[in-house]
Amino acid sequence: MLRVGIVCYPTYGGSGVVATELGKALAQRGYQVHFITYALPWRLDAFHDNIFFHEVEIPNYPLFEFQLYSLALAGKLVDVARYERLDILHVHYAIPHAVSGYLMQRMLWEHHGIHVPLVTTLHGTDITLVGLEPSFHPVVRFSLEHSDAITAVSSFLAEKTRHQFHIQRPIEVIPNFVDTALFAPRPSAELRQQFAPHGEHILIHVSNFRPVKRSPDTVRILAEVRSAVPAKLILIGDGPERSEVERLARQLGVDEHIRCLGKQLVTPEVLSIADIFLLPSQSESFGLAALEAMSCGVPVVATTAGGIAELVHHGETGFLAEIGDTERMARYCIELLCNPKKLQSFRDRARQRALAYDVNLIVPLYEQLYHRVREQVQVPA
Ligand code: GMT
Repeated sequence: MLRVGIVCYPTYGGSGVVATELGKALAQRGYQVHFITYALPWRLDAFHDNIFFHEVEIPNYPLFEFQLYSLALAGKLVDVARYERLDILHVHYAIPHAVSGYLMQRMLWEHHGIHVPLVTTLHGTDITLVGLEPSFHPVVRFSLEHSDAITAVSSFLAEKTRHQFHIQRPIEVIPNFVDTALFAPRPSAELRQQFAPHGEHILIHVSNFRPVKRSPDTVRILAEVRSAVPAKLILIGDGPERSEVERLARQLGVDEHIRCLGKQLVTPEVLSIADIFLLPSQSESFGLAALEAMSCGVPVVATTAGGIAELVHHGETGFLAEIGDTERMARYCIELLCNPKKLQSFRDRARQRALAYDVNLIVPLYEQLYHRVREQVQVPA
């Protein structure tokens, strides 16, 4: 079985979740998986056979005003690839991981005559936001041109990459996935009672509260929804806009009706008590959090941003509106909440749609890619 190195951001966020869940699924299939990053990945929460974690330590020196993570990572990758005899390195999020991966390849080849193929998976803002910064753009383009394979989590993101970075090489779309056996509808009247003691409807939002998520819009939607029906809003996650969310809730007089749970493991039990998942993003390449909610039978009200429409079908598994159109998103919520039969059919279809993204259907696409890349790969000139 192959030995796979995985590089990702270990913090609360979709790309790290995908990378970690992929590593866990590969390990279950008998692969030896090595995570290489600066902290234990968020969802690597228990002992897993076949999984190893290598922490990247970043040396400090008074001359370094900024930490040199990309270099420390590249050096660590050389060590892990060489001594753990990696067959493939899979990096998630281009910046700076694809660059460190490229550096590793050059060093390993020139110093040791070893070639480890590099797969880069693009997740979102590495292409749509940060990667477009003039100082990063040429670096991202270069690292993509030198990866042995590139994947993107949606057709939208693949197209954006071709267009913004003039990439001529194939970019394979491998969508995000979910364990539909774990993330399944698990209704609990008791838990629902805790969050909505008077039988209110429940909206939920899970994110890292970065501006790109437009999390404050969920509060505007709640306020609008509450003018028609009683409702509560559960917010999971944390990040720069959390205090703005709380401030806005006070300003709109709905602070008693929101529950900010902070950074918590998102469980199927909590997702299952929600009636609607809100995703009012400015930009969203896929929307993994929405997929996990759908898998628990929760329909999604979101924006048309990025690749969301590839997952959420308007009028079937949820509703989509223009970015910032909180009034329309609230009207869609009210329409569902006031019509239990319609809500139930949206719930059923959301679950059905999620089944197409089951871990057992998507992970084999990565496995096939690894084997293909290893067969086709050419050693560096
Ligand atoms: O691009 C980001 O903001 C980072 C990344 C993360 O780590 O949270 O999120 C992206 O990757 C997820 C997993 O593939 C996708 O589900 C998210 O849609 C995507 N976020 C954005 O495009 C904003």
